[in-house]
Amino acid sequence: MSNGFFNELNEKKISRRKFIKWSGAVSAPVVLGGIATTGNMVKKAGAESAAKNADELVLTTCSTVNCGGRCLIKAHINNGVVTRLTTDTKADTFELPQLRACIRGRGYRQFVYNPDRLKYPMKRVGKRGEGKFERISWEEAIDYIAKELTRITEKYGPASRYSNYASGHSGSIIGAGNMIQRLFGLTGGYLGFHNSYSSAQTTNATPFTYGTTQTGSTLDNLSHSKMIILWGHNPVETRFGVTDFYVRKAKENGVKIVVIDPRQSDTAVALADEWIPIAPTTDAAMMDAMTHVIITENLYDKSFVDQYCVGFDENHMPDGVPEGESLKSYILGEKDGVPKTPEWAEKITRVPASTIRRLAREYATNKPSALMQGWGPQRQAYGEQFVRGGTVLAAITGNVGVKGGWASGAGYISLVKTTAVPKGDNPVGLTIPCFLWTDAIVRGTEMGAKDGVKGLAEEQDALPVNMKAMFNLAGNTLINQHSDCNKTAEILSDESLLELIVVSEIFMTPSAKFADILLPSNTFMERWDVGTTWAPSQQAILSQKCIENMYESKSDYEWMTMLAKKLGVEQKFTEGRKELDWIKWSIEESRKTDPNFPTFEEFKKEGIYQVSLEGNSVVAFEQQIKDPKNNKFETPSGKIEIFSKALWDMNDHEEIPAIPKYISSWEGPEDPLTEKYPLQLIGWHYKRRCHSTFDNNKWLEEAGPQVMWMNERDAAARNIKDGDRVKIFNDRGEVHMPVKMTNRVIPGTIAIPQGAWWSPDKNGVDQRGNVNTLTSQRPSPLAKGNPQHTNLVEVARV
Ligand SMILES: Nc1nc2c(c(=O)[nH]1)N[C@H]1C(S)=C(S)[C@@H](COP(=O)(O)OP(=O)(O)OC[C@H]3O[C@@H](n4cnc5c(=O)[nH]c(N)nc54)[C@H](O)[C@@H]3O)O[C@H]1N2
Ligand SMILES: Nc1nc2c(c(=O)[nH]1)N[C@H]1C(S)=C(S)[C@@H](COP(=O)(O)OP(=O)(O)OC[C@H]3O[C@@H](n4cnc5c(=O)[nH]c(N)nc54)[C@H](O)[C@@H]3O)O[C@H]1N2
Ligand SMILES: [Mo]
Repeated sequence: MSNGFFNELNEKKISRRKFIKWSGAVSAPVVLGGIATTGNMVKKAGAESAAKNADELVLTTCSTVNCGGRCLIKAHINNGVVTRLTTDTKADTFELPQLRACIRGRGYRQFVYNPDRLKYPMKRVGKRGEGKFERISWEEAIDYIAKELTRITEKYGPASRYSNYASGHSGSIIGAGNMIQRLFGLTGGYLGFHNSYSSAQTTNATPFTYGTTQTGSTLDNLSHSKMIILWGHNPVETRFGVTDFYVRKAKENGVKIVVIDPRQSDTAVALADEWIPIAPTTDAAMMDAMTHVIITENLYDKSFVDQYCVGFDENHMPDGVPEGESLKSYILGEKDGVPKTPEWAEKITRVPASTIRRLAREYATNKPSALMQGWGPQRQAYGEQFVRGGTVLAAITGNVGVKGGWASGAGYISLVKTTAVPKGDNPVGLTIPCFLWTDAIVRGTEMGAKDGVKGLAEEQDALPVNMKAMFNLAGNTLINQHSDCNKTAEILSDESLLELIVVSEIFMTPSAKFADILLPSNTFMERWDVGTTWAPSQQAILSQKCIENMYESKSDYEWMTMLAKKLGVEQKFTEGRKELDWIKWSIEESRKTDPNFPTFEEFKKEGIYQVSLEGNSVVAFEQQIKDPKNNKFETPSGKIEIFSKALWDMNDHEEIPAIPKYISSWEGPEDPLTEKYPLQLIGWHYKRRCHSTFDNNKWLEEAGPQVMWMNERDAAARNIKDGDRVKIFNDRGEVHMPVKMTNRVIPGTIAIPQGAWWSPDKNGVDQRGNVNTLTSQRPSPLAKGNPQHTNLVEVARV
């Protein structure tokens, strides 16, 4: 070989690339060492190649892990190995801010090169959930899946097949969940899902006010606000694109920032002029009381309400509704005899009446102002009321459709759109709310429209079959991220219920342990994709392949292509395209609707496609407000619906009121269960993880340890000291973890950062701090969404 090598070198036949590869090989220096003259030559060339290698910089992004941001990651690559990660260094401008990665993004080498990565396919040998597996080949794995899937489909029909909500490889062009649904669709269909774990309540509730979820504005508008209320919104930790950048810019312009949150969140610390602590689940009571102040002190925008809204008072009601059902009647207590005064709300929310009164006045009189809602307070038992309450406050103060105002609710405005690989048709045509998948396993054939099932035919009143085959790809909602881990574990362990569980993962997560077949996925650095920042969004980023697949890992698309072949639909599934071909296809599709969208080559070079806000600023409903004759709201009445006749007609006025109302929550502060479990428990999305992703990253654990926040008063009452390991328990389970004693959380409430890996000991006690050991599977009434911040518990020393 050596002679051949030198001959080639001398004859200059060797390609530069080939040379770099060889000179990097371990054997090369030994082979070349003895010959002085050529040795020098090689040394020189070697130095050159090393320099070249060190320069290799691939732009990519953590596009496919479901963080609220999508940041630029520059992978420095040397001999096929990522040796260092850096990030966006271009200067910030107001219209085009930096996409600078945080600690999670910079820690990706600990993810990609983690020694604990799953390395080859495995098959369960022990009991379900025990975590005992044996190594098998990809061919064996695909064979097994194909056979079992065929058997289950023949026995139970395609509606027994399900792909679980999973966000570990989502929001992208070629995400695992979408692609398996495409494959299911080509082979008879499947039970689909609607909603998300993120925002079910706001996605469902917001359109009842505005007719759409496209509310809010592009973020430049915040600098035109007089005040910004971040209500249960913590963008310093959760990102939401570059929201924190624009809030900071507004603050620099003198805009007052108020944060309402049971915790003094990082956003409250970094950006707020005022933090208002509130008891969880009670936000709607505070909103009712603010409305009371605004109505009784005549601070509402009368002409706005007259012209654009339905249901404010008895003079603006839809036909067919009895008297006394308007917002004003409810707020003044005309029917129930309870005026929703700040004093009434203080008892429920623990926010002083004087604070409520002052905030109401400030919001109503300092116009325009932005009331931006996070999704934490809607991930509650009656989260829909918080959402609609915000939309109504914005409406009655005339803060909708104006620069610097903010139509509250979902806030999904986006300037950049990408085209995902089409899922294709689903011949089954049925979907469940994603949170109810455990129900669909045990009582699917009883689940109908009242459980939020969509797509039922007229003669069908329930799902045709219980769920039997589960594909959990790139997610941990199979147990860790779903509510009530103990109950879920019981359901999953029963092998007579689900007959097949396929999991695709990077690590042996709590969900992976429940797999029958466990497939090792590659990571985003080993494949191509495109990601977009979260709404209100303005950026798309190319997620470039940096390195080859590690170990025996494959991308989900790669193994699904093998499965498609086995099932006889490869051509239909791939349309002859490999991953990169789909990415190029997607880019061309995006260019059809947005001519400024870069070509593949441009995108590769620049990494980011960023729409400047200069000239592209958007305010939701600006046209409806400026020119109402020609621009109706997309609601049934064509107006902003403070009172929704559609909700009224659902005929569940207690749980699904037609106007937003405070509903005293089960497991809220007024529940009699507080006698047994006196503390409210919430979770939050922690800076050191993306959900459960990175929980096994030791560097990040150093930056943000898994600790429970507890107020000094609650700790003292239980003789608990800072740093103590305590037990947190309710009827659903028990968690042991350390306490951080802090006045950054309101008394009566404790907070556990969500996403820690569920780690039950032999008695079923979680030893890591997974909040879902304690959360409930009872859904919210309208959206059937997850109420994972609604819990009552007690805490004691271990
Ligand atoms: N670092 C990091 N960022 C993330 C994620 C992550 O895991 N880690 N996940 C991403 C995803 S998928 C999502 S959906 C978003 C989630 O975004 P959000 O749902 O907005 O985030 P949360 O942290 O759950 O809630 C926001 C705030 O609401 C507060 N809160 C909880 N209950 C109540 C309540 O009853 N009333 C009030 N007023 N406040 C309450 C919490 O203390 C928290 O500070 O974040 C995204 N960004
Ligand atoms: N109590 C409580 N529970 C919650 C929430 C809460 O606020 N409180 N938030 C909810 C919300 S908003 C969400 S979005 C969900 C999120 O829950 P999930 O969607 O389950 O998200 P993660 O926990 O990040 O799990 C993603 C998994 O994908 C794996 N993964 C990463 N990249 C890849 C890949 O390329 N291929 C494959 N095959 N796997 C990959 C990671 O290792 C990780 O285990 O959790 C919900 N659960
Ligand atoms: Mo989410």
